[in-house]
Amino acid sequence: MRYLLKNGTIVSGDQMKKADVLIEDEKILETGPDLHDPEAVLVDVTGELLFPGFIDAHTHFQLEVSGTVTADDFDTGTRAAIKGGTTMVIDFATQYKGETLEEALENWHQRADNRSSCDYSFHMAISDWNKNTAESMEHMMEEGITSFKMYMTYPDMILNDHDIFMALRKMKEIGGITGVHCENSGMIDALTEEARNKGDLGADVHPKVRPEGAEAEAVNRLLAIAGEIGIPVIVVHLTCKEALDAVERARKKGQTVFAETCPQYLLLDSSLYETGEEGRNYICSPPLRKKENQKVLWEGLRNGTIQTVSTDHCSFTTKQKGFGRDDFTKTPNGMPGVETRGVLLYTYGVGKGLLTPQQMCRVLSENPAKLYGLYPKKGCIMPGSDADIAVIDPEREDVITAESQEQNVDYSPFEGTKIKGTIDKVFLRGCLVTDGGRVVKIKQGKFIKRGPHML
Ligand code: DUC
Ligand code: ZN
Ligand code: ZN
Ligand code: ZN
Repeated sequence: MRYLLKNGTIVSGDQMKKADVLIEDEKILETGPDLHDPEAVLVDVTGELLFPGFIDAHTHFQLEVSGTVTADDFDTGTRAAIKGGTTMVIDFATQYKGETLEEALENWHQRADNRSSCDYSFHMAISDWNKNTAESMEHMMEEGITSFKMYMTYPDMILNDHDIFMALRKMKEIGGITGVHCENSGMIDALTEEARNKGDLGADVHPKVRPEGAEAEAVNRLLAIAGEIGIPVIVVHLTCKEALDAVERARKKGQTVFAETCPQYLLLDSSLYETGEEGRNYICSPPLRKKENQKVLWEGLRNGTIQTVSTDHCSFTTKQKGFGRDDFTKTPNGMPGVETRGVLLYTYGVGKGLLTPQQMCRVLSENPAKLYGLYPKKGCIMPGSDADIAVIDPEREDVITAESQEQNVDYSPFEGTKIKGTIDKVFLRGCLVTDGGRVVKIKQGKFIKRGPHML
């Protein structure tokens, strides 16, 4: 199959170029002005922006959390992804205590294989450090699982400093890269206990028991450990100035540190926890922060101190969120977002003059592709690359509603949010999967083996 996309503007990390794009089968064959091909199906993209398909390097589909399972699995979650211009997700295969990494990987393949509508890979979340884990990490690299995840909080997944140190030392040997959820669990436990003793268990207390200092402390500690070993690490879902300051301090000392943030931290703030019942729907960890942090995060994206925007998509219905009706600690943590990242960044980043389209391309496509060993197969529109393209109509307006979403959730954290710049078409390895903003072809996703990180 051949497609010729006529009269669009190709966006890359450093330029915007008016050019046609010729796709043959799964690949970009050629880009340039005034291309012709009598065999190709013509697609008029006049006035539209062609971004390399967005990569969401932080999703949780079909994950067991707090005795329930996320509302989105790989079927619904990846449909939502392609509707939103995301052509690849990197989910977290999670090793439960007592399990091997091989078992965890097999488990996640079963969840994703033959059901996914965008391409996918997994980070391997290490929750149990032992001798076998070290050897299994090498196997993961052979399987194309070249990135790992560690949690500094959550009882089921937490690793202590000893284990983090040992795992990162092994990581250095095998050349893997690690994303870390940074929050100080001791502080959180103490503050939660205190709130419980006072009977103070409304959603408004959630951000108070997980303060910015708990995140910053964990970032500092992680970076001290990683610095001692001399290994780059990724601070995932960074939310606040204090945490970014810690990252910058480590960089000043010569450390390589990458940082990821998410749309909810850029656009929503902790006052949403004060909205009574509804406040529960915003419970995620780390929590939404005070509004003044948003400026710092946008500036971080603009000046390159934050490299990627992922979603931490971890969705629950309002019924599931309601498990915490009388006790916020029983509310499963997480929010939906895989569907809306691209249009939010375009509208509130590019549209408000906070980011250029090139910077948006970097944080949604190019940087995650490089950081997670996918570039230049993905993350760019160049001859030989996978024909993953998100076509944005920069003038078209829309409003985000739960009712119109593919995500399997009955609410949207961005309900009523106005959008200017919508996802018109999406190509996944040369297959038109979204057209006119609607998903038209599902289950075309493939598992993608990844190489070493290169950012
Ligand atoms: N935070 C969430 O809110 N949900 C899933 C995992 C996480 O770290
Ligand atoms: Zn082996
Ligand atoms: Zn996390
Ligand atoms: Zn997460």
